[in-house]
Amino acid sequence: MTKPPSEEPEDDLTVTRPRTWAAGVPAVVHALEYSLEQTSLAKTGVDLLTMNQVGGIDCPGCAWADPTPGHRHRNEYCENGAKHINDEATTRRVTAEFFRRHRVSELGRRSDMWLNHQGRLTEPMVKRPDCDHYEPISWNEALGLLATELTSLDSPDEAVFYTSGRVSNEAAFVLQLFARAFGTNNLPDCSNMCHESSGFALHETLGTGKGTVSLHDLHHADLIFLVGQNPGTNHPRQLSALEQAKLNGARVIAVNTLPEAGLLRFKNPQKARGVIGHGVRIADRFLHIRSGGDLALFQGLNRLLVEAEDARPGQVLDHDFIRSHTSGFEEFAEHVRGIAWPDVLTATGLTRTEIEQVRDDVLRSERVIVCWAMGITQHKHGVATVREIVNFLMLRGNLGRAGAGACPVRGHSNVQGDRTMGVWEQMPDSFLDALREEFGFDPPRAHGLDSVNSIRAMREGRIKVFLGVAGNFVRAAPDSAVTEEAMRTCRLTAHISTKLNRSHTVCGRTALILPTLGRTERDVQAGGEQFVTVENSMSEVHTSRGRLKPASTLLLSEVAILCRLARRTLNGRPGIPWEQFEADYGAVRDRISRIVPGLHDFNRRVARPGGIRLPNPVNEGVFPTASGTALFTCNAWQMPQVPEGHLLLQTLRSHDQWNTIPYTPNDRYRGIHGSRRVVLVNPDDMSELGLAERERVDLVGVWTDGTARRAEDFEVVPYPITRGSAAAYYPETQVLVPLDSVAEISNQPTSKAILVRLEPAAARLRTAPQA
Ligand SMILES: Nc1nc2c(c(=O)[nH]1)N[C@H]1C(S)=C(S)[C@@H](COP(=O)(O)OP(=O)(O)OC[C@H]3O[C@@H](n4cnc5c(=O)[nH]c(N)nc54)[C@H](O)[C@@H]3O)O[C@H]1N2
Ligand SMILES: Nc1nc2c(c(=O)[nH]1)N[C@H]1C(S)=C(S)[C@@H](COP(=O)(O)OP(=O)(O)OC[C@H]3O[C@@H](n4cnc5c(=O)[nH]c(N)nc54)[C@H](O)[C@@H]3O)O[C@H]1N2
Ligand code: SF4
Ligand SMILES: [Mo]
Repeated sequence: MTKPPSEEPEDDLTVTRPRTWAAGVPAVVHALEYSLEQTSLAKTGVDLLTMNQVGGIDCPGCAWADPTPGHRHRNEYCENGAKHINDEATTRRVTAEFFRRHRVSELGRRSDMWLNHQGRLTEPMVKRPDCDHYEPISWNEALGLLATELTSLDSPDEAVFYTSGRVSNEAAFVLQLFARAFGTNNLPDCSNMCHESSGFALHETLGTGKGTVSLHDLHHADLIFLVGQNPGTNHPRQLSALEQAKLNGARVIAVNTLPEAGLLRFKNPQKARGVIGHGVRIADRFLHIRSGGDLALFQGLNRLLVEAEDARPGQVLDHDFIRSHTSGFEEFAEHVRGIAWPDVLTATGLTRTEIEQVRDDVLRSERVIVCWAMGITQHKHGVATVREIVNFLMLRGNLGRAGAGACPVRGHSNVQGDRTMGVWEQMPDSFLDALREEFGFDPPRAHGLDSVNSIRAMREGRIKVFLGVAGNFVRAAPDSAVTEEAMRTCRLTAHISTKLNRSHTVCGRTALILPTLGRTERDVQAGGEQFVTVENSMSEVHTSRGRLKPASTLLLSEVAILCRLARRTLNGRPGIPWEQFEADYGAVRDRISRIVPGLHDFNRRVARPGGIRLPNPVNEGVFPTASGTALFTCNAWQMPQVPEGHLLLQTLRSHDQWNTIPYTPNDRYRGIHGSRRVVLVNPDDMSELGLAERERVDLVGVWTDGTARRAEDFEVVPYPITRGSAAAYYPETQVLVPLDSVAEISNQPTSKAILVRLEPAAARLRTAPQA
């Protein structure tokens, strides 16, 4: 067993020049370093060789797709995938003895990194009312306790069931089935905080919430936009796909507030030229956009395309596509003809020439793909921006054909699959009807609570029981102080988790830790050894089979825990064979195949190498909207209002973290080492605001409710971020995101544009009351 650190490391910041290229040899070395800290070389090797291979373990990192079988590399993973897998396969353990030594209140003061570094959870634990320790509890008693709390609620809607995209399809299906059989649609998930804006916009305009492209499309596009995403860190193998596209002649346009290393140049660590050469240049054009300016950019671009058509009728737009598949074009064209250039230039911070150059690239390209992620969705107008991207693609018929389309790049490895399995508080009636037909109960029809509304409901005392399956709700959700207070109002909080995190320390009156198997581990049930399935960002569903010995003999799988809980809670109600589901996940997949369109004959088809690609109606020329056509939309935007002395703060990921869990305090590509309490500011803004390099400041949130939200003691680092913006890491800055600051329509927290001012930390220290 490797020993976890007992003390928190001191922050010790060093800053080097940001990198202009991603991956290469340092990526390999770095992955190995972190892995060896967690586990042994032999174990590291075993895990990695089966990762993303047919019949092996699906990488528990991001949702990027694997090449088709036969085209996979021997090492089909990236530096960060290696870190994620070793973080789970760590040989460190959190035991009952650990909880005897550490009070819950003490654990509550520990950092996210320290909690994670203690290792894998090993046995069920309970924190009883008015007690400050977790103590061991049997599975039987733990699940009995949870079932009793659930059955004694006045209404099933007093319970909330949160999931993250780390869980498998089988666990997700069983979870939503249990919640609905119990009587509620309260199924908030991480997607509410991630690509919810994409889902709403795509559903409304195209009739499907998913992306339309495959890896093959990316390889064969002429022009690829990377908007508001940082692939070098967050989707590293996307760079291999982009490298391939570039070798086939594609151009790439990156749009970002930061010149991220992976957008500039890529040295493929799996190829000789990546190890010794200069690598491949990724972005041919880099648009250094102002925060939130993307809606204005695409609208400006759409105006230029409409005007080009006005000048050369019949030669610019795809009239066949527009006529036969869309509605609303005339109104839309009128709308974009009317937008004002000065507004576009102010909102984007770009010049008109830059946008005209992009238009020229577009006019030269037959096949265009737009990829986007959190830099788009986590804004107030995230839904409108995605709609405008759809307008842009439709103008030249860049939808539903090879080499073209919409590519929302998903985060968690199975976040898309969760939704396919029905984890959504607003599933359509067609899905609920299918559940009724199959299982003979009437699922509730009223929409349930999403993540933000769950917190609001808790705050109002309307939620008594919170069950989290994977994820770290307390840190993923906005407005830490508000969220933590809300969680503490619950009678019972319970978490099915692999590792310790802050959600275990911010408890209801009673709290349960239900430790579970990770994806790397062998899962043996009464019906034999099991595998699970996941769906990637390109709608491919495939198997994942764990290889390692479980971290403890007391772990149960997610499916087993949920089936046992359902049996206890629903008290023998007939119709759902929970015992059979637990014994054999194939029985779960049989039911899924009768409920989810596209997954018919699931067990047989998923066993084939490469699995199943779910059909996307758009690629068959079908747009299942109310009108049966794809919709052009008119999207209004507001100019950003940033009062003098303020900046728009984006909260983002470092290279060495997985969402709410920092692995190390380093962010290699951005040249930040030894501390995460940094705020990146443009040097010109620094001089205007009178800030010195490495000055210690507090980030103070400004919001209409008048509450002072403060994240204390950050060091200012000059960085080539666009003027008017600042960047700092999540989740440390979570405290600054107001619960009510959400995207219109999607209700997604606006984690990328928070109005802040930077106050010298010294001022707070001077005025603080003396102890
Ligand atoms: N290593 C690692 N990989 C991950 C994750 C992780 O935590 N660590 N998380 C996973 C998950 S769940 C997700 S959702 C994805 C997230 O993947 P990303 O969306 O790449 O994640 P972020 O770090 O939030 O970075 C957002 C990017 O958008 C840019 N940006 C911010 N505001 C704007 C804007 O207004 N306009 C434009 N054009 N750009 C902007 C930022 O500079 C940054 O490059 O990554 C997944 N992969
Ligand atoms: N300010 C701000 N907030 C954000 C974001 C942002 O950019 N800025 N991003 C948002 C986004 S995109 C997302 S996706 C969310 C992420 O939010 P979550 O998905 O809720 O958070 P994670 O950090 O991925 O969860 C980590 C925990 O998952 C558990 N876990 C890991 N693997 C497994 C497993 O196999 N099974 C089980 N049962 N548990 C497991 C471990 O206990 C670990 O501590 O955060 C959102 N919040
Ligand atoms: S790109 Fe994503 S899925 Fe692929 S190995 Fe890296 S982290 Fe894992
Ligand atoms: Mo995400």
